[in-house]
Amino acid sequence: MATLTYRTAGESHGPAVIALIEGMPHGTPLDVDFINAELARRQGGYGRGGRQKIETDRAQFLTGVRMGKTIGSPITMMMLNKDNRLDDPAATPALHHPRPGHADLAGAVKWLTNDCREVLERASARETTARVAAGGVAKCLLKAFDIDVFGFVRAVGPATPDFAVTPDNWRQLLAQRDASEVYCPDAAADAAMKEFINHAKINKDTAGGVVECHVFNCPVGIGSCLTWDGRLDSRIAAAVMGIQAFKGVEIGMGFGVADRFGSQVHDEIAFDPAKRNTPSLGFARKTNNAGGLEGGMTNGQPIIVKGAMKPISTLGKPLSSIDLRTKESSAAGWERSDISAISAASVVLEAVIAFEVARAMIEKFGGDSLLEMKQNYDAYLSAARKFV
Ligand code: EPS
Repeated sequence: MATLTYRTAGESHGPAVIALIEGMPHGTPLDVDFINAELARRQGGYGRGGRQKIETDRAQFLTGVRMGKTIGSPITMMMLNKDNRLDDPAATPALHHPRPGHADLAGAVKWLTNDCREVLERASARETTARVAAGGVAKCLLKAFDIDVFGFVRAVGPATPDFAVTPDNWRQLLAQRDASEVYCPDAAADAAMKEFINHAKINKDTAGGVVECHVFNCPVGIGSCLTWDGRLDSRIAAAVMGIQAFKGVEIGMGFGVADRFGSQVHDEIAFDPAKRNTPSLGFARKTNNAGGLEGGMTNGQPIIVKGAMKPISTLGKPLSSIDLRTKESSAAGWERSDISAISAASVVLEAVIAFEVARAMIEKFGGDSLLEMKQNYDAYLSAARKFV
């Protein structure tokens, strides 16, 4: 089966971060300005540390692209690190005091060392630059099918605005998100979130939060109920949990389904003939508690995903730890870091979800070229209209 995959490589303070994508159909237009704008959005947000003042992340396409379009071969993207100092031991000193919450302790034991430096270099969220670049390529494919991906910050501290996101209002919310420093479309919540992050900063502490993503216009029936790892919800959950510092993921109503009756959870099915020619095929729901996924497949409603990010584990006022050399108790190590990276996390969330949706689209509609894939897509929807 044709599929889409990506790998990343690179250390936080090495020469570059790299993404390698295989399986993009030939002839897909890549909007490099858009991908660079996504990288810039990942660098922004409220509560970031000093690193983003140093870097200007831009994707250099080394392979797989000719004159702005994919040519079917593996795509390599390189994002240079300006803060490149990994081979200078004075500039990247050993870290012997593992930070609670970070990969430091387990990684040091795993690689049989008492220096957490090399572990933290790869575990760092700097690597999400490559995921956003790969997600940007995936979004270019989704654009060719009018599929839109919209992410934002839903909650920080006590600020938990409950605005609804719909196919009719999301573009307005996107404009409001882009006007917000935290990347939250609700102005009052944006202010409260900043206050919480400021509070963390004053206390030399850190903050996490909840990010949310909606995907609009997916055709009914991508993903699969046949295998556990073909389920689109399973893949999305794995992709979201794979983001640095994420501790929870919910699809649609998520954990809220557990203590309600079935009649309060399941989205009753209706039919809207006016929407017969859209990717939903006209199947309509008044609610979307399923978050657009039933049986691991899209059902024509927007996909809705939330992710919970823990606070950054490098604290200005370090927690208790030990010295790995002596096992004596000692304050955890400190490295330049962020107070909050929740805004960036909303961009990364979009990227990893876009990639999984693009992968499911390629697996369903396949083809070596975008042209062939589009013909398969059109043929499927017209066959579906004949049968159901
Ligand atoms: C990040 C780059 C890193 C950190 C952060 C995210 O840069 P530096 O370590 O040089 O300041 O700011 O990484 C972490 C939160 C972490 O735990 O490593 C980035 O580009 O997003």
